[in-house]
Amino acid sequence: MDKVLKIGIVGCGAIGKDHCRRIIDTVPGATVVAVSDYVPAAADDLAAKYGIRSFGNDCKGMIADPEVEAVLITSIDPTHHDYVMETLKYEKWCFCEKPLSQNAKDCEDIINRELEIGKRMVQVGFMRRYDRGYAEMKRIIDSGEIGAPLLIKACHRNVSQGPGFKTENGITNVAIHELDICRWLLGDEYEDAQCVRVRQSANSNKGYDNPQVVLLRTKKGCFIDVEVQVADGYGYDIQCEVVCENGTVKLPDPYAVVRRNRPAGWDSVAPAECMPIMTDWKERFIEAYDIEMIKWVESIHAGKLTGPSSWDGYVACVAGDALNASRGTSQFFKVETMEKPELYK
Ligand code: ISE
Repeated sequence: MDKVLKIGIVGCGAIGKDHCRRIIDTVPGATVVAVSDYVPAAADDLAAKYGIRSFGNDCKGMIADPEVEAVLITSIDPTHHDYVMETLKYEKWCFCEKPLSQNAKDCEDIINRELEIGKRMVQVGFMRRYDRGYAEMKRIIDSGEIGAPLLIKACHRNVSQGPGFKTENGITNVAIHELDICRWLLGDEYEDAQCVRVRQSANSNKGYDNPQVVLLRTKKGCFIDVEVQVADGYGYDIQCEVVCENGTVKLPDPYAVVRRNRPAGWDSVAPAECMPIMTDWKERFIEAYDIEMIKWVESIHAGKLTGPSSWDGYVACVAGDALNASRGTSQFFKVETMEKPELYK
């Protein structure tokens, strides 16, 4: 790969910094040439670390800069739509962290703009599709060896949330991963969705619901149940089991060493073993993030994006809208998408 793709990053928070390091240190055929952030000092610090250009808080100026060939959007969720649209104004390649937008309506703008350009320009950061555990689950399901999928039981637990977090963000920022990965695993689309408020955890006295239970039914009749805890106080714990007709597949834990020995004084009662649990989501899916970024750059060099599309970002937001609308109604809300354009088939 001779050519080096020149990337500009909008958003120098946790994942922005992480992707910057990843691209500079580990992704072949790409480098970061510029960074920007609504907090200018955050951009300046990251730029100084790697000796690259800082555009301070002039994110749009950075997107427009002729040196920048591709834009990575890792700013806060409510800004994604505008920065994607700005990137598409210059018909530059775009990688947008999840969620693509805050609602389906905004995703439609992005889809319409891509249709106008006539080419896929945007990839959405649904990195779980690159995780070896999920990929192997999908391979087994698709092989048909254990029959048709019937149910998914999943859980998404975060340690805590920063200030300003709202109940709806439990869907738009957190469960959005399951909204993508479940339809991908099943090769199926959602029929309807309901968000259920259950007994609240003592960790939830911050003004948002915790836990919430997300229920989804698919067109083929599968039932999905996702426990969403945005503040569990103990770890970043992601679980997923797909129940098929003749067996099940379950997401492996990232690493789980079980110690076996006979401690002094041990009699007939086994000492409680502890499962190592991570707390940082960037670490839990580090390999998936690496593969995702490598493949994004490879696909740009090949001239054709292959990863999660604006359509995928849109479908997740349509389901998210239905879930947020259903809260408190005890009813399933239809997940109704527009017709899928040829570009995304
Ligand atoms: C966080 O905001 C993310 O962006 C991660 O992708 C997600 O897995 C995590 O649960 C969120 O809190």
